[in-house]
Amino acid sequence: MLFRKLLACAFAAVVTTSTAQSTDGILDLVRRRLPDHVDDFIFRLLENQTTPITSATNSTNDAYTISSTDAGKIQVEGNSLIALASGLHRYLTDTMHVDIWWGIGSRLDVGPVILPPLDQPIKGSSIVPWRYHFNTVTFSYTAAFWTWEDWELELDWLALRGVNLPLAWVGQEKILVDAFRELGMTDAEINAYLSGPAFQAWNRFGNIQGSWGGDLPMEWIDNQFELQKNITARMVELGMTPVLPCFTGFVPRAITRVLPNATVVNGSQWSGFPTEFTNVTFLEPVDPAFTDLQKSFISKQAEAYGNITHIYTLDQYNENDPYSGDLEYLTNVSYNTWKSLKAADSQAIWLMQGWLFFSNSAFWNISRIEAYLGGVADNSDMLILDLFSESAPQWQRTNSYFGKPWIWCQLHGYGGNMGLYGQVMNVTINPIEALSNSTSLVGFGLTMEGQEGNEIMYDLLLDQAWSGSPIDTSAYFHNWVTRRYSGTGDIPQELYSAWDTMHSTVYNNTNLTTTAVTKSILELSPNITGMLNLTGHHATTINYDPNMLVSVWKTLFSAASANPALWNNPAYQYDIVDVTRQVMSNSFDDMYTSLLSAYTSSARSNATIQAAGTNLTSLLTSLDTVLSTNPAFSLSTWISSARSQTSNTTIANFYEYNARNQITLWGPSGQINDYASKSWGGLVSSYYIPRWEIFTSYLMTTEVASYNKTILDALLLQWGETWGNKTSGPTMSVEGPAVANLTTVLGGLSGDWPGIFGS
Ligand SMILES: *[C@@H]1O[C@H](CO)[C@@H](O)[C@H](O)[C@H]1NC(C)=O
Ligand SMILES: *[C@@H]1O[C@H](CO)[C@@H](O)[C@H](O)[C@H]1NC(C)=O
Ligand SMILES: *[C@@H]1O[C@H](CO)[C@@H](O)[C@H](O)[C@H]1NC(C)=O
Ligand SMILES: *[C@@H]1O[C@H](CO)[C@@H](O)[C@H](O)[C@H]1NC(C)=O
Ligand SMILES: *[C@@H]1O[C@H](CO)[C@@H](O)[C@H](O)[C@H]1NC(C)=O
Ligand SMILES: *[C@@H]1O[C@H](CO)[C@@H](O)[C@H](O)[C@H]1NC(C)=O
Ligand SMILES: *[C@@H]1O[C@H](CO)[C@@H](O)[C@H](O)[C@H]1NC(C)=O
Ligand SMILES: *[C@@H]1O[C@H](CO)[C@@H](O)[C@H](O)[C@H]1NC(C)=O
Ligand SMILES: *[C@@H]1O[C@H](CO)[C@@H](O)[C@H](O)[C@H]1NC(C)=O
Ligand SMILES: *[C@@H]1O[C@H](CO)[C@@H](O)[C@H](O)[C@H]1NC(C)=O
Ligand SMILES: *[C@@H]1O[C@H](CO)[C@@H](O)[C@H](O)[C@H]1NC(C)=O
Ligand SMILES: CC(=O)N[C@H]1CO[C@H](CO)[C@@H](O)[C@@H]1O
Repeated sequence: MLFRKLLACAFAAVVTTSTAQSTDGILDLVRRRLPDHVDDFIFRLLENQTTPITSATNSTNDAYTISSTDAGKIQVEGNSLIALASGLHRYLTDTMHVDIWWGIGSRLDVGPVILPPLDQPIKGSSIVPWRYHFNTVTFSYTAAFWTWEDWELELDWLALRGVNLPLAWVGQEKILVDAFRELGMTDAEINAYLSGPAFQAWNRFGNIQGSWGGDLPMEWIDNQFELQKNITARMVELGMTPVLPCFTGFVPRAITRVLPNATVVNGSQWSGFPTEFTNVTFLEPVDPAFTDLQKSFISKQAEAYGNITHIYTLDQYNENDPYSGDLEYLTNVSYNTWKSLKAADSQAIWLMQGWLFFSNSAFWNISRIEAYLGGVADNSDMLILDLFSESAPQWQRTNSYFGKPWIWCQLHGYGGNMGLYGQVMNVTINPIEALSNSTSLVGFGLTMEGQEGNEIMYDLLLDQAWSGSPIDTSAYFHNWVTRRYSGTGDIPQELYSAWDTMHSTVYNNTNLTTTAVTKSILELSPNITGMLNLTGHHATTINYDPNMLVSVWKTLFSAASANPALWNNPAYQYDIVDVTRQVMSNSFDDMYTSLLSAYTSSARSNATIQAAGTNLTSLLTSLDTVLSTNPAFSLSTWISSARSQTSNTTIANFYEYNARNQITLWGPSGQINDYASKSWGGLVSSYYIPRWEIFTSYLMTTEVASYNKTILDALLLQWGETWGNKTSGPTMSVEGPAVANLTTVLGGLSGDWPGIFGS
């Protein structure tokens, strides 16, 4: 425990930079979200985080006390700004029963008009000094086209939930471009390296380079840079320590033109991309140019955003194998990288995703991990994200990363896939066990690839960071429902009951064959084998009884009979669409199986295949109508956010191409096809339905013995490319039916699909 404190101290001591602390940032949050209650709250900071040696050394965790004052105000006292935000959240959620949500927005203003007084003070303190948020790729899967308004919502969500260590690497291309230009590279040479707006995360850690479908425009780079100024300033105001990017070593091929003697190697090939787009050039850290670029990057960055952090994200081998597995080589790479960071910022801490140790455990045996981490001689100069702790923790086999501080993270889902899923036991019991087993564990964090649904699972882990024993998840779900559906009168028992059932089923997966959010096969490129019962990364297995979920749906639906005002409740609108989506996806599996039976039956006829195919596409049409009732489940939201980043139509078309390509082919010709697929209104109708129609007609015209997956895949790929090149035009009319009325649409389901939704 003492060791943990010392490590935490080392961080706390170095990350504090500004002078006197103001609580204005927290008051501004109240002003944004609870404008009617600005004068009802008092925030008092009990310690200055600016005196690191005395106070931060002695207080590693955040703590708050909430109480009522004689004047009838709610006072939140805390030892840090994030403690104040966390205390405010505790009052809002537990006493006022309101919250702020992804995909729904802020519902903080629907609570009681008069703030309920507290009989007794409420106290809370974190059990770990750091709460981390973001996977490197969340920035592409979820936030690629976010506006400042989207970011404001996210940052308020994070602050209230006590996150004090968020990744902040929007807009880093601006810094890189400036550094490369200074080296003498031309813009054409730099552009050959940079990837499109929907693919920047993978460019930044050297999986891919270059852009398909057009070059990254300078206006994108400039706008994102401006956006990052807002983001970092707000993070600091809210009491967070941003994790900023730095120079990783990945460079344009032209490095050897401007530095003919540079020591470079090529990174490995990623996910079947052609060499043009992968095998990214890596400047060896031993080369003096590496340190020069590091200094250039970090000083330019500090100039732009201020000296706001000493923690830098730096991944060199994320799904990208080192040039050599030689132990000495690995130690040298990390040693020189660390030295470069220290030369640029003497207090630098290197934050790294530990994903590689899981994803390529064949390469990263214990000796190699030890060699690579060992290059950083001072343990407190590094911070590792144990990226997938709930399913595939690496901290045990690495002996707690050989003493390096690390963070227990829930990854939960890939590619922003949509499926109801959670492991309530593993995200409550395991981090607490880890805390008592590992002295260098200093935080809990969320590293989802995309923020798509299942919000309760993320809330749960962030709340676990304030409870020394595993949370009672049954009570937790109950309380969560109370705040989830506030603002429209009584919360019917049905809502509690539906969530209680999901708590012990969809959110209590314990089957080790499915370790993350499940995928719906309706989103996968059709074929006749291998779609159902997939396990692992993108499992398609349903680990609960699908009939149970149908009865959950009925219970949820009947809640609105008990309280019809729920139809106007954004949380209810979101959740019922989400559960309907899952029920229909589950039923799709059966219809697909029927189609295969019709195809392989000895009595096969075109009529039976056609009928089975039509059944399946009709279901998708209904699904599309349901999804299209809600912008959070609509393709048009994604595409219009991409297009509206610019006023230039040619550039808007390029952004739209990026947006479409990421969620479908993911690569110029389907390199990681359907990885980031989505059940979105407009996408189901315009993309998946035609794909299943192509499949059905292929089956009708092809004998079982002549079935040729290569031919079928070519047809489907051609369709993928056609769809990906479409543009919505300036008027933004994205394919799909007009937004329909949710009440009518859901009310019609039991008539349209009696086999699924009927009583
Ligand atoms: C924090 O620092 C400011 C400025 O130095 C000082 O006025 C204030 O009293 C300090 N507050 C605490 C709680 O130490
Ligand atoms: C930054 O925030 C200001 C408001 O504070 C806003 O006007 C501006 O558009 C934002 N910048 C970007 C790039 O979104
Ligand atoms: C590159 O290395 C060669 C041989 O060591 C040397 O002659 C030359 O001056 C170097 N060029 C630069 C630009 O450093
Ligand atoms: C790309 O990487 C692969 C290994 O993943 C390697 O076999 C190939 O030679 C590399 N190509 C280039 C041009 O570096
Ligand atoms: C950031 O810190 C460095 C090193 O202490 C200093 O040289 C630089 O002026 C500071 N920059 C800003 C913007 O405060
Ligand atoms: C839960 O955690 C345990 C211990 O780390 C692990 O063995 C198990 O695989 C996890 N459960 C699932 C469903 O991944
Ligand atoms: C913690 O340590 C105990 C005793 O060594 C061991 O039995 C247990 O499995 C460990 N738990 C985890 C999560 O590693
Ligand atoms: C979750 O499943 C496990 C294993 O089946 C069971 O022991 C546990 O009680 C369940 N928890 C809940 C909350 O349903
Ligand atoms: C876990 O899921 C797999 C794949 O669906 C299944 O074969 C297995 O029976 C399940 N295990 C348990 C214990 O339910
Ligand atoms: C059929 O598609 C699924 C899902 O994309 C895939 O896992 C499976 O390998 C494919 N089957 C064959 C024979 O390629
Ligand atoms: C998938 O799993 C279900 C449930 O275990 C089983 O009934 C079905 O036969 C499996 N389908 C395939 C294609 O393996
Ligand atoms: C437990 C602990 O770290 N205490 C320290 C608190 O701060 C003072 C002043 O720096 C130190 O002397 C204590 O050792």
